[in-house]
Amino acid sequence: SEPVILGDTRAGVRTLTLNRPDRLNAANDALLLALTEELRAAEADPAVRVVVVTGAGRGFCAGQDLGDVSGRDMTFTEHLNHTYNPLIRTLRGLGKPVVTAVNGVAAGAGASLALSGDIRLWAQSASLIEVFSNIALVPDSGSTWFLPRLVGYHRAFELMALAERVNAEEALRLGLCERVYPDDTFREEVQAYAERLAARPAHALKLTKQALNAAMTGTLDEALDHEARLQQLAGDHWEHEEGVTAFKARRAPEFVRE
Ligand code: T3D
Repeated sequence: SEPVILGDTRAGVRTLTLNRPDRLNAANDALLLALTEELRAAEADPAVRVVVVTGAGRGFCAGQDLGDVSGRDMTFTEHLNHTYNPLIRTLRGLGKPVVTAVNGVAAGAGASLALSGDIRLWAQSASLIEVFSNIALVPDSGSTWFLPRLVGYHRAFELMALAERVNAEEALRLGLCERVYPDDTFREEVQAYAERLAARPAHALKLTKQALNAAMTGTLDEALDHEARLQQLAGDHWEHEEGVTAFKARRAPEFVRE
């Protein structure tokens, strides 16, 4: 049968495609574990500089596959700790930029996944629903952490309580995505964006991601200390030398080396 995650590497960009299109890529355990495994493999692969997570067909991810829950031999807590939580931790902790390319509806844990990217690119017809309350569950997979940081407590609560659909225009306005592209050129735009990101200094971006993630939960004092430590690692790296040399020579820096 078809793999639940499709993987393709082009020009330093590893694209991982959720592949259960007839279910709007609703997540079963196989999909969640395979995606986490693929992210770990992308981390380890020196040919990969940027990871894109997207969906096949008209949906991005409709969240937990509700056909897969009954008869399960795990509690909810066990299930989250086994599947969604390692996925979100791996994605956010990855030492490479992760782009979530939201091609269609992102619902429930699929919305959390859409929000978890370092960069979030949306197709014009994409949408996001904090759908959990429709089935009387609590937002999970990081939605309770991501959303209030993006829109504030009150808007987050309203989106969660009413489970209203947020369209791409509104998502851009609310800060739930960085860019919106027309549906018919979406895949090409995502690849072009990801290639731009892949040309940036990979080591510096890895440290930047570390610093930002720590700063999201820390104090200014902690951020200043962390920046001072990470700046040493960045400053000692060849990327920094290349950046400064290129600036002085009035040429573009070349941050991709074999
Ligand atoms: O550990 C745990 O298990 C807890 C974890 C929870 C995490 C969660 O994500 S809870 C939230 C689970 N997700 C949902 O409740 C979303 C359910 N789906 C919807 O509300 C709607 O499908 C959408 C708003 C996402 C999209 O609506 P629409 O009208 O564009 O599409 P549709 O016709 O509803 O769906 C198309 C097909 O996908 C349809 O199948 P069919 O009729 O063509 O055979 C539909 O049943 C199927 N589908 C959509 N979402 C799911 C699904 N099948 C299983 N699970 C789904 N989540």
